[in-house]
Amino acid sequence: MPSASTVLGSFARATRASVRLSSLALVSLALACGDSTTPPPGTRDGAVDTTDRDGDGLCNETEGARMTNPDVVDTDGDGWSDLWEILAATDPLDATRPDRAFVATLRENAGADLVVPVEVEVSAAGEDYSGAFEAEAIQDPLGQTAASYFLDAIATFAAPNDNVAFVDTDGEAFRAVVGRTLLGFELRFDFAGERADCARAYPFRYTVKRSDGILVASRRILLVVLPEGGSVGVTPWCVPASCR
Ligand SMILES: [Ca+2]
Ligand SMILES: [Ca+2]
Repeated sequence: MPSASTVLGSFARATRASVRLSSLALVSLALACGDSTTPPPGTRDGAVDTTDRDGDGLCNETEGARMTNPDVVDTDGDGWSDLWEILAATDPLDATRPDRAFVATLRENAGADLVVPVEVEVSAAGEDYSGAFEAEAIQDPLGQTAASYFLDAIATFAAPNDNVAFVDTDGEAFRAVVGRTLLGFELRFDFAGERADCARAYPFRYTVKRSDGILVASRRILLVVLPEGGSVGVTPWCVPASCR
């Protein structure tokens, strides 16, 4: 584990780019991400049509099935390619999806790091609460998930602080919580792999459970990985070797 000063330094660097999550926003995310099915590739006479006119990685027939434009990489013009909206289970026909409040960006700079704060409000009666990171499996052309970039998560603060008997920082847990309390966590990511020089997005969840096993919160966030100096809408998205 890094020293406290390292963690604080990481947090300070990440504050500008980090996302702050609320229960209300979680509801909108759940609505946004309701469609989590990956469409079957188009087939004709039993064979996959591997024609991909716009080169976005989605075969023409798949684009037809999903009602995306087979001649436009980004049908809704929101900067996210049709392929990656489908891989990340957002809506390629709705420019407000994915909700930018639930997107965190990591860059391919050597040693680059990112801290994503997650806050959860609970009404407690002496229970413990603990968080857990979970990467979602997607059909990534690079064979990666959010776990490829995840370092660790910690418990950071409780407000009011007196409502918690003990903050188990490294254990991502709060012990003996009473009353209405805001629990703070931080998730740390870094880039230490090979550069891909294209944009990609990896969904993950951070869940918080009560000591009796009750799920208190499940936050779904998209980790976008961009080349150094890249930006969504400008940097080309990664494409698979053959369309899907
Ligand atoms: Ca296509
Ligand atoms: Ca789009």
